Amino acid sequence: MLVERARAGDPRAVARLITLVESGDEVLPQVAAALAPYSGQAQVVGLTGSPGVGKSTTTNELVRALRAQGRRVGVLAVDPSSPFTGGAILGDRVRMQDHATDPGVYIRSMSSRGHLGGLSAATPQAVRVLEGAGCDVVLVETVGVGQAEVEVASLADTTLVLLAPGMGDAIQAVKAGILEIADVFVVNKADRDGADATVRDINGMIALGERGPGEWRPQVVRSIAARGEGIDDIVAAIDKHRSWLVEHDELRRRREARAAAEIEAIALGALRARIGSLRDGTGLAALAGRVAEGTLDPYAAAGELLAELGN
Ligand SMILES: Nc1nc2c(ncn2[C@@H]2O[C@H](COP(=O)(O)OP(=O)(O)OP(=O)(O)O)[C@@H](O)[C@H]2O)c(=O)[nH]1
Ligand SMILES: [Mg+2]
Repeated sequence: MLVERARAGDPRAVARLITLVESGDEVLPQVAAALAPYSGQAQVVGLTGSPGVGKSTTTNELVRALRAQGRRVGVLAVDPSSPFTGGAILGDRVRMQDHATDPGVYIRSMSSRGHLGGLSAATPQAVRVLEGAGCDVVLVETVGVGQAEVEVASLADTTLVLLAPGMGDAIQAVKAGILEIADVFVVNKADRDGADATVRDINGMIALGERGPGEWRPQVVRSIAARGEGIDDIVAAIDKHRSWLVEHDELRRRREARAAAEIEAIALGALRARIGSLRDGTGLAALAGRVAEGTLDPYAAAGELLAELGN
């Protein structure tokens, strides 16, 4: 029923569904089954980058541009670092308030509290909710602070990596393995000194990357999100990448890889929960006793444990 209401455009139903996803509610399998037919209908765009680089400001402007094209937009502001709703997310609310009353826009912050597989498991489900609600485009903002954001970004069809001049970001990007996930680099805050140098650094890094013929070469775009400048160029780069994805059958490949990761995360979560419940029983304790006294090796014990799980 919730899914039907979300399909009919009820924002409270959408909010409720995302809350279920976020908290890892036990009705999730039913929700997922109801959403499955609408899977793959939205274009998913990830935005990542260091704290304060301008992700939310850019997202807000992208929403404006996409709405002007008549597209329905969902926004997920994901904070992988904090289990609680923190200050940054409140900041997002403020910066994205321009669209608060637009029925064609859903904006939602997410944190990882509760979910078994963490945000990397919860975020794709939240994207499915927004797809089910009829969004043509889903923008996913994550703070670029480590592995988690690389995982979250990998759920996007197109990933934008935002940088700002003078933050040493170009070097950082390589360190964090972000270069590999970037389809489009956005040098934001181009009103600041050093934008040219940052663009040069990025282009230098891109030139070093090995690419076969027909492979995507990351685009570099400048913007001043705070003034709404360069946003059309970002939209153009996203659309160009989209066309490339479709032409090279890469969209299907990426989505299958994503689905595989999703299945794995859910299965591992379930497995972990079952092993956890074994902990309370006698099976694991008996195995542990034998390993500790040297009558069984830990590999054989793990084998027995897995065999027990299979029953
Ligand atoms: N000078 C300048 N400031 C900008 C620009 N874009 C955003 N800002 C400012 O940079 C600050 C941070 O912007 P946000 O959009 O919140 O950055 P964010 O990357 O979402 O930040 P977190 O979510 O906290 O990681 C705000 O004060 C913005 O007004 C820009 O193009 N030029
Ligand atoms: Mg933000």
